[in-house]
Amino acid sequence: MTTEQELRSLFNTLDRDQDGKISINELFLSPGLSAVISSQTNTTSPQELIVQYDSDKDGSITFEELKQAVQEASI
Ligand SMILES: [Ca+2]
Ligand SMILES: [Ca+2]
Repeated sequence: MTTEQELRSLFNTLDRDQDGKISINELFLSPGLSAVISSQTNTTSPQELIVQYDSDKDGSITFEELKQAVQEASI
């Protein structure tokens, strides 16, 4: 389990255009970090992460959605 601070810095690194959301393209641009996210959320691919945890269906993952995903995966 990562701390919120670690998750935040991971999120900021993945969010290349700094719009506050991680798009599927941004996940593909950083395969190493994307793999960390996958292991933290028990998903196997960026697609699966988006399908399972994009709760407002805008096609990208906000920090809140990511945090939720990590919390659910750690239960
Ligand atoms: Ca972004
Ligand atoms: Ca979303």
